[in-house]
Amino acid sequence: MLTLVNSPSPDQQNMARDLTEVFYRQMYTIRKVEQNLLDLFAQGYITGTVHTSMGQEACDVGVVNSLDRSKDIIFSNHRAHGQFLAYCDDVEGLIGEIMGKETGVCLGIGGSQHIHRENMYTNGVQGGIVPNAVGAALAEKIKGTGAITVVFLGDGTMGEGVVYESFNIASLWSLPVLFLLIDNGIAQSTPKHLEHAGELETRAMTFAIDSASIEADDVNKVYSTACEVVNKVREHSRPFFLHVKAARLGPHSKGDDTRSKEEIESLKQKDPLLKISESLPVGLRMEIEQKIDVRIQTAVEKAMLASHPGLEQLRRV
Ligand SMILES: Cc1ncc(C[n+]2csc(CCOP(=O)(O)OP(=O)(O)O)c2C)c(N)n1
Repeated sequence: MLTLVNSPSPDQQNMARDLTEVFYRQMYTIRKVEQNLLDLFAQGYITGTVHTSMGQEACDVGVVNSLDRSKDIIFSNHRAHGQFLAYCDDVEGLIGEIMGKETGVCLGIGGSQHIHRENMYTNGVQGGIVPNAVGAALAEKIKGTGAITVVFLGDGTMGEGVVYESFNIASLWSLPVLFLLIDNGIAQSTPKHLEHAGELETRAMTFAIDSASIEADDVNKVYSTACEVVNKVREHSRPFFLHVKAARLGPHSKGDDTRSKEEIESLKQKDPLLKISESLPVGLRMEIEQKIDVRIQTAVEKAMLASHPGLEQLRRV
């Protein structure tokens, strides 16, 4: 784990600054791509649905960067654009995919919720992909690759029975899987207190799974905790449950936010993008933002001009 406190050496200070810059690039990219997606949806260029991770970028970036991208496997749900961009930075592939174009990472067939690239898989059925992560962890353990799997889930999904069956098998068979709960306190329009009895933080403990709980407003903190947890899962081949408390700043999907303006305004105090932006020099930040804005604009224009997949491509899938 990177130690960024207690009188850091000049090398550590440089590393921390470099990391902050990398994290800011990734988080700003995620935020801007998703703002563009909501605009494109409102203008009728996207059909189906779009769930954004606005406000949750520190969790996506902190966790994905703690993994070994060459072998670890990511499973996720309907709200995975941020994790996908942190994983592979394929802005063009994501925008093309969500616009249903053949330039998309899955030829425009998977859309926002069903994305696959290399070692990352997403699925929109709540909880449905959790046992897949456990199965993949079993496979990696048998093969002896040293890879771990991570599966992202939301607080609402903690109401699905299959999650608990997955906890049980992962613990019983001692599998290297990280259950990553992004607790934004709301499932579509249902606040957590109307859905769950007791505390979510401690749910996995009864299955003898080690657990921790953190806030997702500071990407450096999420990253250092995630590094520690990932090492633990890998080293001991044991599951871990990391509860990350985050704020959903956007609607559930598109424009369907049932929360009051006051509630959303108070959540903005915890905006992780704002927090990290304050730690960078203004000039550097503007330079970064300008380049990313141009890149996203170009990706949108390219996707606009691209074709939808033809029958031949669909038959090959
Ligand atoms: C089995 C199933 N039931 C219902 C839905 C519809 N649905 C999609 S997302 C969602 C809320 C999920 O809430 P949560 O797990 O807290 O994740 P968040 O949206 O907050 O990221 C619902 C009810 C679904 N996709 N799958």
